[in-house]
Amino acid sequence: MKIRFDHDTIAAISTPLGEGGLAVIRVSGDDAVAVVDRVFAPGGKVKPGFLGSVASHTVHYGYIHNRQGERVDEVLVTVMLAPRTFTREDTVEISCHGGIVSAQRVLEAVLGAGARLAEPGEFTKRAFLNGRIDLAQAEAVIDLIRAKTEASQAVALTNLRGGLSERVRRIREAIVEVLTYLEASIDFPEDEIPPLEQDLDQLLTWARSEVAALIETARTGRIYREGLATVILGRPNVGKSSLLNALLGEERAIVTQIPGTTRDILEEQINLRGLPLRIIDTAGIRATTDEVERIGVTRSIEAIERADIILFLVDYSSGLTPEDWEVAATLPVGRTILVANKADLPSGSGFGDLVERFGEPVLISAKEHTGLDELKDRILEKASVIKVDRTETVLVTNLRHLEALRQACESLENAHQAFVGGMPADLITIDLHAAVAYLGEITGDTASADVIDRIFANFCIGK
Ligand SMILES: Nc1nc2c(ncn2[C@@H]2O[C@H](COP(=O)(O)OP(=O)(O)OP(=O)(O)O)[C@@H](O)[C@H]2O)c(=O)[nH]1
Ligand SMILES: [Mg+2]
Repeated sequence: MKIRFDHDTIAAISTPLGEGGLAVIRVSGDDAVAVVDRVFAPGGKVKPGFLGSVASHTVHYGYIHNRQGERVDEVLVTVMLAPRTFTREDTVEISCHGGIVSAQRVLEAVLGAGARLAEPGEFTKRAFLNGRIDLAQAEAVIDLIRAKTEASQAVALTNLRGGLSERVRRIREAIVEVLTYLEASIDFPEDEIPPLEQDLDQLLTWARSEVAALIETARTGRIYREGLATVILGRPNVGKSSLLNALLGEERAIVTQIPGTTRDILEEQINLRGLPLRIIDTAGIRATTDEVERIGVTRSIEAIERADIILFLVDYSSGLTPEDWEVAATLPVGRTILVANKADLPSGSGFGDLVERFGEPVLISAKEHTGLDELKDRILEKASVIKVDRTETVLVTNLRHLEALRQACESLENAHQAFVGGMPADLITIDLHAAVAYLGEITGDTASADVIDRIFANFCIGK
């Protein structure tokens, strides 16, 4: 894919705004070295042309001056010449003192010397347009920045290394091979075409199953990216908010002995042995005439839909009530873990039929923080995603990729059916061309300029 773009020199602060030990201003483009040279005084002495004379990938000490000749900050300047840089362009990084003012003043000096402020994601976009990374890898950069746990970070890193792209490319190449063969068979008599190495039927079946296998990983992929939606549900006062607080290790939600305390959905992230968990506390489910509480209850019921896992909380000390049964009736058995809270108190009447339906409850005390490890085990077991070998397995973590894979799968299915049904070759090739294009969207080979712009607009400035 060819997109024309300028090689003008861009600059931005690449570290988070705020107080820190260091801040880094990144400058990239044909004039990066010349631009920084105009404002840099090595060792404090003005020496025009100095940076142009240094070796690539070297670090230099000195001061940044502004246009009025004032010293702005004491810095280290790293000069990296193309092509061995992130953008594949000449790049200069200025490490200055942390803090908003220093970084901002150095940036202003650089902009004053001829650089333009970079757009969000523009450095990464250049890395993509210059062919250093493909689109899926660029998107993995965002995932890497946003990764919430070590496991999410490992998944993003695999994709950044090109794990997904490689798999997609292999499938794409196989389909292209089939296409070449089919198109030749349309244009030439049969005896002039070299036969396909593999059986066409087998190749199509293989391609489709490969795409389907990638689609299969998307659920796990989404969980690593967004977190496993874990919804705490139950009738009022069973200790849902107390459980959220206990898992979080802080008093986040209001807890009182008054039933109906929680009125709205509350969400917090925790790291469960590497798996990111979104813990969602809800309003206790019961029939109520209170308007606010009623809306809260509706939201609780809606949360069931979006839950990966439901922690169905009941009260160990009081035993079951009709309200518990009402909640139970709304819950999907496969995704629900029965949790009996307040196990620090004497037991109530037991859980009879509920156990038949949801299995033995995990006994916990949100108040005394007991049983939480067992609950975590059960959550991981239910998620059963920990079995994924995170460093080796390619996971589809991105909705755009998933959509493209689904479309590719459908096209391949159509092609396969047409083939099995003995349809003419030119009909089969239409679907195969579509499949190739969909797969190319993932790596960026066939993505439109619009799509590409939208992806990079999601980045922060300086990346
Ligand atoms: N003994 C004991 N009391 C608990 C335990 N967990 C919660 N409680 C008490 O039960 C009461 C209700 O706790 P909450 O966490 O507010 O219950 P909830 O399910 O969020 O209630 P709603 O928001 O009204 O639906 C409070 O008085 C808690 O202190 C526990 O493990 N043991
Ligand atoms: Mg509550």
